[in-house]
Order: sequence, then structure tokens, then C-alpha cells
Amino acid sequence: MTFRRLDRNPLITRDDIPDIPPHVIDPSSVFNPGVVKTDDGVRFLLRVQTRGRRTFLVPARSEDGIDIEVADFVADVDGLDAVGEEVFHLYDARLSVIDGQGYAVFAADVPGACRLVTAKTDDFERFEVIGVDANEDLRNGVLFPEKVGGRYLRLDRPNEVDLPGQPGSGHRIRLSESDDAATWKPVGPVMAGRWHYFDELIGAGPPPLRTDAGWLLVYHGIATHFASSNIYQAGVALLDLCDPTKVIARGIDNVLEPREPWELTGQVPNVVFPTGLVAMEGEGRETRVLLYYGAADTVVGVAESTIGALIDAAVEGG
Ligand code: BMA
Repeated sequence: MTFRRLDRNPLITRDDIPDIPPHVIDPSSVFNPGVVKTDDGVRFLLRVQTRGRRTFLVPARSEDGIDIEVADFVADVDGLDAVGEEVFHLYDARLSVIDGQGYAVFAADVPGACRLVTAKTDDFERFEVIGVDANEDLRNGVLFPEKVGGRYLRLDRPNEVDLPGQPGSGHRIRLSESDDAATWKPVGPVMAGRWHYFDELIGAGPPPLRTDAGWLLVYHGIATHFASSNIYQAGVALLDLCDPTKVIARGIDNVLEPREPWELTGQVPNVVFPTGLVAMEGEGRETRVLLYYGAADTVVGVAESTIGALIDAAVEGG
């Protein structure tokens, strides 16, 4: 078993979210957290959904990644006007620190599409928009935690697949690059969904972690079962350190799938949606990692593994 769920699950539920009038009062759900380890502990940006199905981003922090202190305010995002369209929801933040600077990449639902919005931050509480991919329908944008070949790199996921009655989805993860983390251009495809198997539709999960074996990427894979019931799982792959369009290995099996009652039932059933992967104590293959994920679009779950176990899961049968 690659991931072991911690006993303290679900880690964050709506009961942990304080009322923040007038925005957040007795919310419906908290899920898909952005997570990053900083010099100042583990920082989170929680996706909180109200009973009006409005989305607010609430910061949280933790020393050990488990005891979480949730802020009593919503995060500020300045400069959203740059999107140039009405933004219904800003969500599924992926957080990074690159050369000491904090970043977030958000998905932004606009009429008929989804944009990626990149923002800078010094405290993971206030964000300033620096770039918008205005002409593309994309989701699941994640930054690499360091520049590669002098450039910022990002994994993103074009929304090219129509699901009946649902927002656009996608079946390929792409690499993009940037000189300034604001304006992005595509480099090439990284990996595609595998029809008939666990990961028919895919998207990057948390920002990749550097390992000696390559960039360790946890991604989400969706089994569509002919659209009768979508099952969201987590898969793992290794990308070449110098050229991440090259997939070194990719596991055949998922490494986490909905099994617990709080993953199987909720606002959207059968969903584990990984968005944070943090290296804790230890060295090399023994490094302990914590995976944070939205469960059933209702709560936040956490599971632990090691770098070595995840590399093995990507390589075995991959
Ligand atoms: C995806 C995204 C996620 C969500 C998941 C399951 O397409 O919209 O934000 O958690 O579906 O509903």
C-alpha cells in the first residue's frame, strides 16, 4: 500500500471553518487545498464552498502538517480584473515557493470556460495577480518548485473533453514555460489519459517534487465509466529532471482511490482529488511525504507515504 491514511481523518471539515461574516457562514464544504511547505511551517489555502455555492479561499497554517490553525478571514486576491471576464469561482489553488517567492495558480471559472490565473504572495494570505492565460480553456495549473534551464515551468491541462452537463475536462497534461511566471507558452505534451483504465481523464495534482529519480508527480485520474459515475483517483509518474515532457515511469495502478465513507459520499461522491504533496522529515527515499486531497468535494483528507514508495509505485509495472 503506497499511501496510508492518517488516523486524524478527515483532517479538515466544515466544522473547522469559523464563520467569517458576511462571506462564510456555516459553509457546506472545504476541499482541494493548496499546500506548500515554507520556512514558516506548512501553509494552506482552503477552498470553502458556501450554501449559496459561492467559493471563498481561506488561509490556514500548521507546524507539523497535521494540527491546523484556520484563519478567521478570507484571502485577498488583488488584480482579478485582469481576467477581463466575470469570474464565478476562483478555486483549486496550487501553491509554490520558487527562489523564496510565493506563488499560487488558480482555476477561474468564466462564462463557458476556465482560465488559469497566476498570483504572487508574500504571506499566502494576500495574493496579487500577475498573469492570466486569457485565450485558453485550462485547469490544473501547477508550477515546478524551481526554474529548470533558467525558465519557470508549469504543468497544465487543456479542457478539450466535453462531459454531458459538466464543465469541460481533459485527457492530456502539457508542459508550459515562462520567463517571468506571468506569460506562458506551451512546450509540448507530457502524458495522456489511458482510455478504459483508471486514468482516462487526467490533470496534475500537487506541484511535482524533485527526487534523484526524476520529478515526482502525483496526478488525478478519472475513470469515466461511460459518464455514469466518475471516479477520481490519484496516480503517480516520474518526469525527466531536465526535460519534464519525458515520462520516465508511470504506475499502472492508482495509489489512492475513494474507499472511506467520507471519500465515497458527499457533495460529489467517489472523489479523491490530490492538490498538496509536502516532504516532511527524512532523507532521500526515506523522506516522509504528506498528501493532502479533497474528498468527495466535501472535506480534506491526508495520507502519508515516502519518496521511495512513490518512486517504486511509478516504476513497478510502469
Ligand atoms: C474536477 C474539478 C475539481 C473537483 C472535481 C470533482 O473537474 O472541478 O475542482 O474537485 O472535479 O468534482
